[in-house]
Amino acid sequence: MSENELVRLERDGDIGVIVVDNPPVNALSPGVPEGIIASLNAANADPAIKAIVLIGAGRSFIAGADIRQFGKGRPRTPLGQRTYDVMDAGTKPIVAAIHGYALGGGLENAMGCHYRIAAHSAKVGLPEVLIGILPGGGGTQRLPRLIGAQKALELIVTGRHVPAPEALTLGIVDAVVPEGGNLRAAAVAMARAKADIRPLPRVRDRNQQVAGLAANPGMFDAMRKSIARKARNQKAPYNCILAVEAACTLPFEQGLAREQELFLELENLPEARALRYAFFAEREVARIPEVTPDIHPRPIASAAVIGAGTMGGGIAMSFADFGIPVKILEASPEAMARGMERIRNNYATSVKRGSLTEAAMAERLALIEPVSTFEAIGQADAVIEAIFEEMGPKKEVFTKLDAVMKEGALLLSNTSALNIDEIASVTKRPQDVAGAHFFSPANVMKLLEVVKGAHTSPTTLASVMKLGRDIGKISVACGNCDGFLANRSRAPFSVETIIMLEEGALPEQIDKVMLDFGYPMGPFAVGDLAGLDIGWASRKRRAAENPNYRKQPISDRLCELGRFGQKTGAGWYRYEKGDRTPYPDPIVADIIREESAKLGNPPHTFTDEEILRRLLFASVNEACKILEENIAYRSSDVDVMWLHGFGFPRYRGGLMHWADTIGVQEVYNQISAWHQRYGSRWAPAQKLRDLAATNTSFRDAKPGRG
Ligand code: T1G
Repeated sequence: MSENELVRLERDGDIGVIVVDNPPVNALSPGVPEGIIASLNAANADPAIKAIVLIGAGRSFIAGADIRQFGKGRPRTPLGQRTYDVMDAGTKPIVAAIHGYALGGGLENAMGCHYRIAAHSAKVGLPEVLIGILPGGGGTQRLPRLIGAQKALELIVTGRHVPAPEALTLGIVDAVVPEGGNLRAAAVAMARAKADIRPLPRVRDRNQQVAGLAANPGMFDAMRKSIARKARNQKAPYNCILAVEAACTLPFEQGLAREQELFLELENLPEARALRYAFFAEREVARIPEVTPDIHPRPIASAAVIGAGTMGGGIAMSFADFGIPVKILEASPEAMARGMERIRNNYATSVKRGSLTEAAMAERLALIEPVSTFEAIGQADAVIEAIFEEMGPKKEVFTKLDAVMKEGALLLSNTSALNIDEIASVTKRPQDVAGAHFFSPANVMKLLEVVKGAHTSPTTLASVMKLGRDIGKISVACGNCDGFLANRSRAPFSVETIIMLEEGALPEQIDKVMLDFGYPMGPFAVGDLAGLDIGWASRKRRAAENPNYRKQPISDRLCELGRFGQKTGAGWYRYEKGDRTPYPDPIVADIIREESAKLGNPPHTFTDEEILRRLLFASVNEACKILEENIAYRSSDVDVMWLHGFGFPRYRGGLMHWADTIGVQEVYNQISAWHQRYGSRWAPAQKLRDLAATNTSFRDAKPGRG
């Protein structure tokens, strides 16, 4: 049968048009490859058809294999029986007509075709490495034959998307249809023009492009060396390199077989499972029970930011980067000048790095308008308060916003921990108030923590979630509590690092454990980078407010010595002038030894596993309390926050996914043992007890009690 509900063969005169129709992204779900093959066979058998076009219905070509099917033990289609193989055996030219995305198996199908034409806005790529596998449909063998091994290697190891104009330059596509052009008509015309050309230009036959390693034998080792830091603990990037190497050393069919072997090594590894989990978790965050289909987000066509500090400036840039005009309000002209200077410098740095053109910088700066009165921002669709973290001044700001902002404007606070309900209480419109917590640097970090107040309306919540997505962020919603979801779940991690120092651990040992686990930096190196004086000021303020506040004698002594980190040449580590490399410092070890002795802690030798589990289990336990209190909708939301807010290694899926790889009962047993040994801070959350009692995974944990 040449048609099914997922793929149909249409006729445009003497051209057969195969239409893949599997919304939303035409993934190669079960039935789609079979439909393509049936349609190819029908078109090749029909004498009235001279040439063929393969095109996607809806918003995209083919976005790749159906990722949901991986890891389920489904048998792979045997080599020789896949769509690409049927294309290779075909007797008529096939033109791939690409709009939206041709990714993974989608691009592999396009490379099985003889010609490729793309819409100007289309993007192509082989992003399989980003989900812990490799192009398993001939992509590692055909792309090098299409554009050369060097360029193919870069695209396959990075998984990046390639815009159509660049794809044309590289040789991935043969033509690009100008914006507004008719892709299908252009593809049909191309098919008609190529109908009689023989031999059919099969990509697999272009062996001159991969003529042995003599081309550049060292490039594979160079690539392995260049990815070593980012790809540590992972296998997929290295298997990608091996597969491309096979394209340069083996005949095509043997290269396909080698690709298959290398693919099958990866599909069920923990890294692939974790990366697939992260992919879907990042999409799950958008599902919010109270935001039902009848709730329509308010459009945000203009914004305003209160405060031109580091955060305010970064937030303003986040809007300008996506073409949304933004007013920035700062009381002091000097502070405004500094803020605008900081924004200009940030853009100038991007231009210097080549990631932004001068013209784009000018466009974005033109969208950021400094103003000096609240009245000037009254017509903005959304306003984000980003002044310093004190409730009093925030309440003053929201009182003024309540007076000047137009009806229906979103009144948002960038607070990282303060009570949203208390802020909303000074307005007459608490339904329009929510938290929009950006992470520093706000124009770079993708996470936006959206905090619901008791009175935040579903429409406001939906509007802020969409606003985040519209400015390139991953919006994750949570309830209102001290520290919200992100910082509250991270706090026990930080407490535990300090307590382990007081028990005799050294910063370099803890940092190394976290680096080896996959973090880009250890917590102490991060502290030195951010500056220890910030935390010191906060500790002094909290100690003054709360006599029971737990002091941090080691951290305080470093700060009393003026050791604020990189900016003073010494902090937890010492630094050589002009060198940001952290060097362990005996002075710090002496302070740790002295303070540990004062606390009466016997010298303790830590294993790496104990350090890792003490830090992460402390946060897992807190995340269970957060779930129990309905502050989070699901454990995967915690994971998305940790991936995008705290640099948790993506190939481990996230804090809770990683905990699931250990098992809920082992986590519970360990926390219970530490509860006996260390006291109340390790008391297991009730939610954790419940999950352990029923052997329910963190992934399957439901919010609330039980
Ligand atoms: N499989 C299954 N579902 C997918 C999917 C896929 N490949 N891609 C997207 N979806 C779902 C997604 O979960 C969401 O579902 C909806 O589609 C819209 O996606 C053999 C082995 C294409 C750039 O890695 O990068 O081919 O939340 O929200 O922002 O060698 O989706 O609506 O229920 O992301 O416009 C390789 C993955 C697979 C591409 C569109 N392909 N997808 O982004 O929409 S492996 C990929 C994306 C492979 C071959 C190998 C993006 C997108 P729901 P969305 P978007």
